Amino acid sequence: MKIKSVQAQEILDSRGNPTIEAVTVLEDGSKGWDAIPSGASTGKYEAVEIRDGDKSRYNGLGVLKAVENVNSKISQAVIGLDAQDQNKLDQTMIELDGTENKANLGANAILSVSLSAARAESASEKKELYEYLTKFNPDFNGTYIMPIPEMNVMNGGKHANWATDIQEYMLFPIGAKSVVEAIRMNAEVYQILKGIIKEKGYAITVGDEGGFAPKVSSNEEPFELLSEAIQKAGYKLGGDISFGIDPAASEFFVDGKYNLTKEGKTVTSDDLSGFFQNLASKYPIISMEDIFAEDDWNAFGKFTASFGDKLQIVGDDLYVTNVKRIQRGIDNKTTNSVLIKLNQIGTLTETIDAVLLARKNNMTSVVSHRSGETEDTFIADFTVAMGIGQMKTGAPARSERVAKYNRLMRIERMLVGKTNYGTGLSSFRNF
Ligand code: 2PG
Ligand code: MG
Repeated sequence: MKIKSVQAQEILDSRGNPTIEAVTVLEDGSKGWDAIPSGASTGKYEAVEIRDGDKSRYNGLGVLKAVENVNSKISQAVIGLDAQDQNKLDQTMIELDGTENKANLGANAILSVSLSAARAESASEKKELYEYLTKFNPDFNGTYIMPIPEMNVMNGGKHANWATDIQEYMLFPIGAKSVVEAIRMNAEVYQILKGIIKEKGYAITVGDEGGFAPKVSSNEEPFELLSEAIQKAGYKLGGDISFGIDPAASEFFVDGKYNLTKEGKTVTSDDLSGFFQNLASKYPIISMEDIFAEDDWNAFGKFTASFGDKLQIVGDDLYVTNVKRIQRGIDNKTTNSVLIKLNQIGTLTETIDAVLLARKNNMTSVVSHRSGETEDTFIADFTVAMGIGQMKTGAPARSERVAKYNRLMRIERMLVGKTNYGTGLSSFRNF
């Protein structure tokens, strides 16, 4: 169905900063909405998010320029295009922008149109979004793969004023039979964890993604707290629930070295690698994301060569959902997994290309939220439609996170008898 109008405006994200939302209307009256999230530990190779820089509004973070780009230049270029032809729509915007990194119109502006148009088309075709998006998944065979909800229940790094150097401590409920059960398991552990943190005399304040951020004594202590919580909740540590981490190491990479504030030392890539090996030998860690900085390709490659058969090693800031960087990772066997964030690259089409490139090369993918989020649940539908099998969107608390987990539960309940859970990590574990 042809696009009739596109309109954007400025709203707030979960950190209270402005962000952009857009509504696309098609000629049959069908409407689609989308709101764009925003990172804090952003990769330096991400597509450009345009901010106004006008200090008199929102301390310079306003997005009125991006809004204006949608309402004028982008809307002029896309009105009349068929929303069913996502590739043409996205290519039109990429060409109109004319830069490598969408610095001209803004990845935030472009993505808001890309995703709202997909939603409008799904409405026009009277399909659920996850159902409509399966047309982009060449491997879809009628069974929907429900993702492992990888919940970040303890926050550090840039999301929690450096409670720990490690930014994210995640629960991987691999022993569940369904996403509904997996979410319940994680939510139960989260509540018990809260009690344990309280008992220890720590504050139960949370970081940007809803995970607790107590002033622990080391980067290792959260694993102790989490192990206790998992067992107290009646689950088998490792068997039912494993761990994943995202240290977001670019954030503590200074002058060629890694600055581990919590450990009181500055270390080389090799030392840091030893530090993670030690953690993996003590705790059931199954996945490690951004354990080195975004340009430290060699350190990633060495680590993957040694541990890539047992551990999922995920590149986030390393790849920024960009097929050129992912291809380099494939050529050099840098990691065995890719983090997928729509706003790192700026269109639905390019995000799908990243997922399919990873898959073709036997790499797993993990779809991710950003630390600054909205109530938008697009990533839940996208993950299910593409059969990606893994999704991280923070703790089972704070509505901008919970909205996405709730959407996954609703999708699974709509699809009785047509889903499969837990295969997202099957290359690292026998299910
Ligand atoms: C990450 C993300 C999301 P941010 O590093 O994986 O958890 O953080 O959105 O701040 O980049
Ligand atoms: Mg990350």
